[in-house]
Amino acid sequence: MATKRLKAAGPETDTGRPQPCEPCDALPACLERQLRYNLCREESRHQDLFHALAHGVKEQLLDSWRETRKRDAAGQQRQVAYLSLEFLMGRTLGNALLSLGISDDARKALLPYSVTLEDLESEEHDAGLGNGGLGRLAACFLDSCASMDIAATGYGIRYEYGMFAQKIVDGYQIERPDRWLKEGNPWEVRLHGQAVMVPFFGHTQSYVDRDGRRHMQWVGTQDVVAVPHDMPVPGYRNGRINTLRLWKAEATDDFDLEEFNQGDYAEAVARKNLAEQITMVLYPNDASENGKELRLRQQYFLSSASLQDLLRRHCARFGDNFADFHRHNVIQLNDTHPAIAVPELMRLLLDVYCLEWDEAWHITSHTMAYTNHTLLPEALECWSVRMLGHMLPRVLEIIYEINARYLDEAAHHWPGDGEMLARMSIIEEGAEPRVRMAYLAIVASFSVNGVAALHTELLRRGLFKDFHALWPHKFNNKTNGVTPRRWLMNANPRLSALIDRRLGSAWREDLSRLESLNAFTSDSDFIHAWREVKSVNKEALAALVERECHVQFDTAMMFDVQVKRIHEYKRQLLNILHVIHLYQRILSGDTHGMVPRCVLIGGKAAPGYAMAKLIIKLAGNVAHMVNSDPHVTPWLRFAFLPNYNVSAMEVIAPGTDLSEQISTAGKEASGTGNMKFMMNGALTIGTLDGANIEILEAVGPDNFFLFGLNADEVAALKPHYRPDEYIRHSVALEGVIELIRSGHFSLQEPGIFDPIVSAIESPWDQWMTAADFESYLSAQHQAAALYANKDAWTLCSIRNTAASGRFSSDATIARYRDEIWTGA
Ligand code: B1H
Repeated sequence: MATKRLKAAGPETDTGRPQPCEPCDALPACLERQLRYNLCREESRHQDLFHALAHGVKEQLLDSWRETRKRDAAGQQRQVAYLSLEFLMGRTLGNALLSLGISDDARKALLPYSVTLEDLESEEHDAGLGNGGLGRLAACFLDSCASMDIAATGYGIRYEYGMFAQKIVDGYQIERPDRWLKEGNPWEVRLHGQAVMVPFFGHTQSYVDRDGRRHMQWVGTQDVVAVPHDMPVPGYRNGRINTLRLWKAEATDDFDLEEFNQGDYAEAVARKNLAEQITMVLYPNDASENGKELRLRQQYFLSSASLQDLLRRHCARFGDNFADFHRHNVIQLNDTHPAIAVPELMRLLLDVYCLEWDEAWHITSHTMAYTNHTLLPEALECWSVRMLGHMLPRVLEIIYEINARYLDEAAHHWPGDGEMLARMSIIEEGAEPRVRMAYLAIVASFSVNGVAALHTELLRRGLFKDFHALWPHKFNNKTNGVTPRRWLMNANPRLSALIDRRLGSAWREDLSRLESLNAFTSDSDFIHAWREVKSVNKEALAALVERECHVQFDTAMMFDVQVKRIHEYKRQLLNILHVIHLYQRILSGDTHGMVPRCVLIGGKAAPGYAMAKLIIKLAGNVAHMVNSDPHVTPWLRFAFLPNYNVSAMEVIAPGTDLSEQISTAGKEASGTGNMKFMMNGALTIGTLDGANIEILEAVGPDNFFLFGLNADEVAALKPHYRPDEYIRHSVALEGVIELIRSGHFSLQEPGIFDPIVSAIESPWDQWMTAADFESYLSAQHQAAALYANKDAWTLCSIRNTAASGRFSSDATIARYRDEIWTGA
């Protein structure tokens, strides 16, 4: 069957510039062929139709994908390898159709099947290969790189089970496995021919080559096969298709011969499962304690496989001349999770390609760039020397050598200051010596960046101040961003269409053009249309809440939303305390200055994080009391949304009025949910933390509800913190705490919330909930007052979207490109 494919764009065209895609008239035929010959079905479930459509769309992009690869393999651009243990991609279909510009064609192709495109889109299982912001940032960056014609490859792990599915049973979080691959993944292409071997265990020995040079060898290893599974990353209407290469661990075919010969065939085969465990499951800990051996194996597996891939490509083009490797390649480390790539690149250059140390180090330290995503001490990775020595003996030797040479350099800077050198050593001495992965990453990288202005400043002044003194030139800020394709165009087609009507479509290529929306803030038709769009989006969100929580949200009420991982520093608790306060006021008949509001909280707790899980339980119990009291519900409704994920956010952000960004100042490195809400016209209530500060700066104080201590004040208060005094001085907070303590929300399980009350009252409460409570209340009061004036609120909403251009990940990636990736 002859099918017409999307013609690849690219250098073959006269101008050499990517051309828009041709209209796609092949989809109907593709769809039919997929159903008939690939899925072997004529009567189809929605799931089958989704697979047929996805395969059809993939087919449409294969030619462009191949040409992108060919072009990059021969091109002059420095290639970016983005190494990350997480890629929180969500669904692909809508994004691919948007980028290829064939959504309407897909709709037409579906007409004979009497399903809508939306029906099929909702059949796709989220690729939830990440915990939260860090993994989603990686996904936004891939989208921006492709859309900005940057040759970038994402390297990650093809987890069999992604982020767990959250169920709520009796108010408690239950984790369920996320079998996202159970119906197959239509987007991936398995490339067994490009598999590589990753060594583990064994021991090292030295040998002398024919020229009398001494080398190290890592022998007796147990090898695991890494098989690439590629996912396409289409650029926005530019013909570029980048690659997300996900590695799957498989056993080698060489059996344990002894066992095999003894006739234990089945056992020998079964033991192969050990290798395959490496890529079985994503660790769901998000910025809290890890340290498990399997996690280190994942990190090394990803790092080694990806580097072997890069080196092989390099050799295919330049032979074994590595002198310019760093001019052709840059490796961006997404936090320290893949930082083991530093000694691994050294190992491959030294032991496999036989370079001298100085040359290998020159290449490595001009190739690596490190992004830090957190200041929280519990998230700073350290690996036990003992574990490393056992699992990766050769890699540990190289770490020691890197450390010795770097400490020599540091000793020149601080002669005789042994204490300083111990503090800065990559090896943390002690009963159980450990490797500080952040230090290893800094020492080996030519660039170290934080993810928001405040965060980077705190890295320079605090966590990494010694390194900043030694190498100030390495440090730079790259404030995060989010992709407007997914978070505005795809998630909010109504608002996008309204913007098109006023501005034309140029904003789609350059989000800073949204600023022109400010010209329409006195146009009452526009204001009305804007409010209308928000209202329809709120209906969609209300439908989600009704379906998932069985709570009715009324679109006439303010939608006040906090969705993100559950963590004490993010202070969902502060939000719940405010809900309880409103509840008390309503019950006492005091609704002065209130507006009716629907409060939504959603997010997952790490499975071992007891306090976070208890906060979920409190939210559920408070919601139950609020929603079952008919005196309360005209003013207040409250729901906890189970299983918050990327696809849920695509409904939530467009339907939100007020975005809760209320972390303790100095703790949230950046935040990116804050940007998605802003882009969709929500107003923020927030602290001076992470990127909130830049959001406030962009939109101005009249369009943002600011409250709370700043980072310096938090730090200064810490040694003297007396929550009892804040409680004593706040009638509201005292009342809320008393109501929780009284058992009002825990009648069935008396005392369960005692740990929460104790945490708020503790002078060691790092999150300082009590200190910010009154200030939060008055900011909420201002939000209510503004919401009561519909036009004034809508103006602020427009101004938020208008100012959101600088939080496009395109702007962020332009700075990575110009300030980190270009050069060397
Ligand atoms: C962020 C993490 C993180 N920072 C450890 N650190 C993990 C740390 O599984 N682990 O071991 C997983 C994730 N995630 C987030 O990164 C920050 O908290 C956000 O503030 C920031 O916006 C995001 C992207 O930079």
